[in-house]
Parts: sequence; C-alpha cells; structure tokens
Amino acid sequence: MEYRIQKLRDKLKENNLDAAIVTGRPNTLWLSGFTGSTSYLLIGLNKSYLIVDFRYTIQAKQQVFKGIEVIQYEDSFFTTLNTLISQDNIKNIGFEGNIVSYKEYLDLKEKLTNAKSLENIGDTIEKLRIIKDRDEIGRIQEAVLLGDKVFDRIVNFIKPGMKETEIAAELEYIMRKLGAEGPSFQSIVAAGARSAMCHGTASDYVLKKGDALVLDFGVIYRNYCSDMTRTIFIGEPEKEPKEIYQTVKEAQQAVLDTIKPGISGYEADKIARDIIKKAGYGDNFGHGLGHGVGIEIHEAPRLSIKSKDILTDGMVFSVEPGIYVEGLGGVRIEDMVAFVDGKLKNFTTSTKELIVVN
Ligand SMILES: [Mn+2]
Repeated sequence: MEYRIQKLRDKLKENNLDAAIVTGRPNTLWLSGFTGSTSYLLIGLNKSYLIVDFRYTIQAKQQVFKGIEVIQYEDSFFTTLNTLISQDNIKNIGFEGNIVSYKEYLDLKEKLTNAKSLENIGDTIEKLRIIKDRDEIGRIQEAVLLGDKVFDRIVNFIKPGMKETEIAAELEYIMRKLGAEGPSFQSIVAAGARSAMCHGTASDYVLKKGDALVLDFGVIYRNYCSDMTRTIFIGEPEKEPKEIYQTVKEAQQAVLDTIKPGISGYEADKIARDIIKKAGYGDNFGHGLGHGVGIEIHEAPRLSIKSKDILTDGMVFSVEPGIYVEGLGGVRIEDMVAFVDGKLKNFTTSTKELIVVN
C-alpha cells in the first residue's frame, strides 16, 4: 500500500510541502489501514507516523501498513507532532481543508508551533482515492456480493402487513449474520406513496397490496461499502407503476450497455435521462444517475447533469436511475459497476425482473 503514500508525497512535492497532517477518517484508513476514530497521521516526504492515544496503540500496531511508525502520544497529540516536525525538519505542512473544522484549524495554527506554515490541500487525498487499486476493487466486489445475498434473503422475508421498520431491522440483522461490519448507510425501506421519497428511511407504515417497495441499502465489508437498490411490488402492481418500472429498467440497461472509460459523468447521466424524458417522466428523475463508492458510500466521481468528472479505468460507481410520482410511488434500480481493463464490470447480480411478493 506504500504506493498510496507515494502518490500523496508526489502531490506534496508539487506544492512545495514537506508533510501533510491527515485526520479525516476515510483518508486515514486509505493511507494507513487504521480504522480507529481518533489519530493524527503525519505523512512526511521520507517518513510517516500514525500518532494515537492509549486506547488505540495495540490496534494501530496490528493495522497500519508497512513503513508507517505507530507512536502513542505523550502529553498531547500536538507535543508529539511538534517533536516529529522538528526532528524531521518539516517546515510547510498541508492539512485537509475540506475536512478539518474551523476549530480544528485554529488548534493546528496555534499549537503546531514548530511548523513554519500551514497550507490547505483541500480534497487532494479524496481525489487520489477516486482510482481504486486491485485490492480495493476485490473488497468492493465482495461487499456487493454480500449485498446481493442480503437482498435474496430479505425478499423471502417480506410479506404484506409488515411494517417498514420490521423489514429494515431484518435487513440489517441479515447483513450482520452474513458477516458484514454493518450497514453502509441507514437503509431505505419505503413503500406505497412513501416510495416517491428518494431517501425514505423506514417508518411504521404497513405494507399493503399494490404497493411499490424501494429497498436501498448497502453493507460495509472489510472496510468497503456496497450500495444497491431494488424496487419490488407487494401484490400485482397496476399498469402505471409497471410501466414506470420497465422505463427505469430500460434506462439503466441503456447506460450499462453503452458507457466506456472516457465518458463523462454528464454524458452517462444523459443516456438514462433521455429515455426517462421520452417516456414522459423527465421531471420525475430529480437526482443524479450515480456516485462513486469506496471507503465512503458517496464519493467521487459524480454522474449527474452538473458533473464534469470523466469516468476512467479503476473507478467504481453506482448506476441508479429512478422515477418518483408524488401520491403514487417511486421506482429506483441501482447496480454498482466499475471500469476494469477498459471494460464495464457490473458487480451487482440481483435480478431486475419484476418481483411480486404475496
Ligand atoms: Mn447509491
């Protein structure tokens, strides 16, 4: 994993920096392998250190990648940081401007007395994380596979008369039982008219015949997220929901059949959007087509009408068109895909045939 640190070092050199202080959790995990909740990761041009408090010393020693020295702080994080800064002759230090709070920034400014300057490196590390390596792609694929197994089981559990919350509880229980570390976000279980709310988390609504049910969930497995959505029906759906389902399915398939590395997030979104517009639901697809997934559930790149991102080899992202009609309900279908060796690989294997549970 040392190449990740090397990539950051190249960026530091480009910006005349001697080191970066990393405190953002996903960035820390990506660069060091450490999953704890508190640490200061100091990446210098030659040496790197993970500074932790007593609670995390054993864990950090087990987790960190080769080449990073674990140090338990003495009086405070800043005392130890200042010692290392002097010792390694670090003058200009970068910090994660997109993550560090104003208070934390003031702290850094005031307490890193041995540094000459503090510079904002913005989302430099997040941008490095856009391209996944083989290890990451392997982990993500396993997480997605686990999600598929969860879907399979939950479909067999769902019956009319159940509450959304009951389904969400079972969903998250199954995840854990199958080995997930937990859900990658609060599961979306939204039925009937509630399914028109794109992010309708489970309520005490009781499922009844004719309802659409949007299930949008993911797992965290070996530190990586999965994300999937399927819309199923409770009893045979009416004509319009059925047509909406076919349109969403067709729009998603068109994207999956067409996109190749080099396409922009805007163009990919437009493929699905044009089909949905043509079917008369242009105003009912109010979110972007997809987003990157990795250590975080939502990361770069973005696939949307506003996106300027170019989708390239090594990127992992969701493809999730939807149609939402107030009062009637919504349909969304979401797969997780990647560009690998110049081709699109779809990791999600759950069926997209219309599922009706009775
Ligand atoms: Mn998603």
